[in-house]
This record gives sequence, structure tokens and C-alpha cells, in this order.
Amino acid sequence: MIQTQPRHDWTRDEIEALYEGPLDTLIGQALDVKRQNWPDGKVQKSQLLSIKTGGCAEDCGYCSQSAHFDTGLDASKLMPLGEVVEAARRARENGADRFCMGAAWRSLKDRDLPKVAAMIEAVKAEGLETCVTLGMLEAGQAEALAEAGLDYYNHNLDTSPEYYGTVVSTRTYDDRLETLGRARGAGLKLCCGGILGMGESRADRIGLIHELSKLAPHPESVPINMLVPIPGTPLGDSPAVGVLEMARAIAVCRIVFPKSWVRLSAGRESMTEEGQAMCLLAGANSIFVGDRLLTTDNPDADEDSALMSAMGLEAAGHAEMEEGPRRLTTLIGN
Ligand code: SAM
Ligand code: DTB
Ligand code: SF4
Repeated sequence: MIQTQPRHDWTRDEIEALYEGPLDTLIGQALDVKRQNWPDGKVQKSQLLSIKTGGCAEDCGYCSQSAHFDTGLDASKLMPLGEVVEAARRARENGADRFCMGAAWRSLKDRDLPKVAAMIEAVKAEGLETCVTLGMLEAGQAEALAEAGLDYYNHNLDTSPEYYGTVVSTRTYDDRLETLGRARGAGLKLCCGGILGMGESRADRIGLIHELSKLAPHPESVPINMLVPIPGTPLGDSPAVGVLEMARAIAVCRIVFPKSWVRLSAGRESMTEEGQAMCLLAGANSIFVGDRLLTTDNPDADEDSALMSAMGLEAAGHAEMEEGPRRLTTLIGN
């Protein structure tokens, strides 16, 4: 009998056993869990907007926006409110259900908080779920964001605690956990996941999932990114991770986080249609739409329509999907 309720006592060995299993067993289990918690045939769409690009003080080895590396990216100031609202409207018209605003900050400054709060209020008023990712939070800031109507705070753990220092030197894993705790303490939902393809081992991928599983409650949203290699960064020449490895990580996340969104996030632009289908068949139930992520390309609306139509999937909003399982009748009954 497959466990479909969230658990916080997963051991690394249990997660490893899932991850290393035969792919048909793993994906079969992931789909069992998915069908007991989510409707068949539906995918949720989120859209990103970079509200403050580049010039970041952190040295995350994967990131185009770090001031430590010459990536050729032009830094810009915080976007005016009107442009953010326009982008949110376009996203909603394109079928997005959640709008995620990202800023290339090491940490949120109190002087910027009212401007970001106004963006959250305005995007919420457009009928979208709201998410922001603004770096580290100080005491009290998460409460102010929640007050403005924020639904989710995105702050990724990115990899295992052991590998983290190889990728980032300007902050620690514990700094990350502290901000996650502050966001959770203010009643925000968490969006927290990681990246595959940074030169980490499979044990690090298992370690990441294990760390995420210890968060109680689990992050409501778990984004799994495939590294988009950025020339000029320390990870710019990293060999691509295989799509089957992405599918394995997604399937394990679906089993370990049965009631969370598992989002096939960055990296779709470099995948074939079949590769993306494989990741969705492994249990992902959300994607980023829009032809840009934060600073890099994402498949355009026509490509996504073709993928959805080839798979017979429909976009659905969070409210419909959170109603829970709804099985489509199959050709052979039940
Ligand atoms: N500054 C904030 C922070 O670091 O939390 C927010 C922005 S940051 C761009 C958000 C997340 O995007 C990172 O934690 C990482 O998981 C993901 N990301 C950034 N660059 C990426 C890349 N080149 N490929 C894949 N994912 C990436
Ligand atoms: C997440 O896990 N992935 C998104 C979102 N959370 C903020 C960001 C992906 C960024 C990809 C690289 C870029 O476009 O700069
Ligand atoms: Fe800055 Fe975030 Fe990029 Fe790190 S991932 S350099 S914190 S924008």
C-alpha cells in the first residue's frame, strides 16, 4: 500500500531506495500518489517576472544575476508598479494562475518593502495567486508581505547541505532555513525546491529531497529546475543532466510531497517535447509559462499548446486542482 499522506520522518535511505528503483516502479508509484491527490489530465500554470534584474551581491554559481560574474546581463532598478500590473494582466490572459515576482537581492531592504507590497496587492487584485522571491527576510518583513496578500514565498534550498558550499559561498544553508522559517512563521505558503545539473551527485539530489521532507509542514510548492547554463558563471560549462534523471527526481518528489505542487521549472527550453512529457508523466503538475523565466528563455505559448494538446492535458487553476482527485473514465473501465 503506497503512503499518500505527507510524512516528515523519511530517511535518506528510503528516499534513495525510491530514487534508485526501476523507473517503471518509481513512476507507477508516483502516478498512484498523484491520482489519489490531484485531478487527472490537469496542469497548473505559473508565470515569472523579474522585477529587479542583475547586480546581486550573492555569488550563486548558477546565476546570471550575480555581480560576481561577467554574464553580459544589464542590471536594472526595481520595475515601476504599472509595468508589473501590465505583465500580470498579460500572464492571466495567457492562462497563468500564479504570478511570481523575482528580485536579484541578497535580502529585502525595508525601504523597498512598501513598493513590493503594492505590487503584491495589485497582482492579487488582478485575480492571480501571488509569489515573490526576494532573498533573505528579516524579522517582521514576512508579516508585512503576508499583510499585503502574498500567498507564496519562494526560497530554494537548491541542493544538499553538503554540496551547497561548492555552489554558493556568500550565505549558508542555515541562512536559507532561517528565512524559510520566517516566511512560514508569518503564515505564508512556501515554494522551495532545487536545481539538477550543477555537478552534484545523485546522493546530493537525494539529500536535497530529504532536507525538504523534514520541513513541517512540507513546502506547498516544490520547483525542480534543470540548470540553465549561463556563460560567464562558474557553472556555465556544466554538462547537461539527462531528462530521465529529472523524471526520477520529479517522481520521488511526487511520492514524498503528495499534496504539494511539483513544478517542472527551469530547463524546459532545452528539452524535447518528449523529454518534457516524460517529466509530466513522472508526476509534475505545474509548469512555468511565458516566453521568459527571469532572465532566460522558456518555451512560447504555441509550443506549450502543442505539448498540452499532444498529451491531452488541460490547464486548470489552483482552486479546481486543490479540490482533489477526479479520475477521468478510462477505456477499460473504472
Ligand atoms: N534572489 C532570490 C534567491 O536567490 O532566492 C531570488 C531569485 S533566484 C533567481 C531563484 C531561484 O532560481 C534560485 O534559487 C535557483 O533555484 C533558480 N535559478 C537561478 N538561476 C538558475 C539557472 N541558471 N538555472 C536553473 N535555475 C536557476
Ligand atoms: C524557481 O525554482 N525557478 C524560478 C523561480 N523559482 C524563481 C527561477 C528560474 C530561473 C532560471 C534562470 C533565469 O531565467 O534567470
Ligand atoms: Fe542573487 Fe538569487 Fe541570483 Fe543568488 S540566485 S545571485 S541570490 S538573484
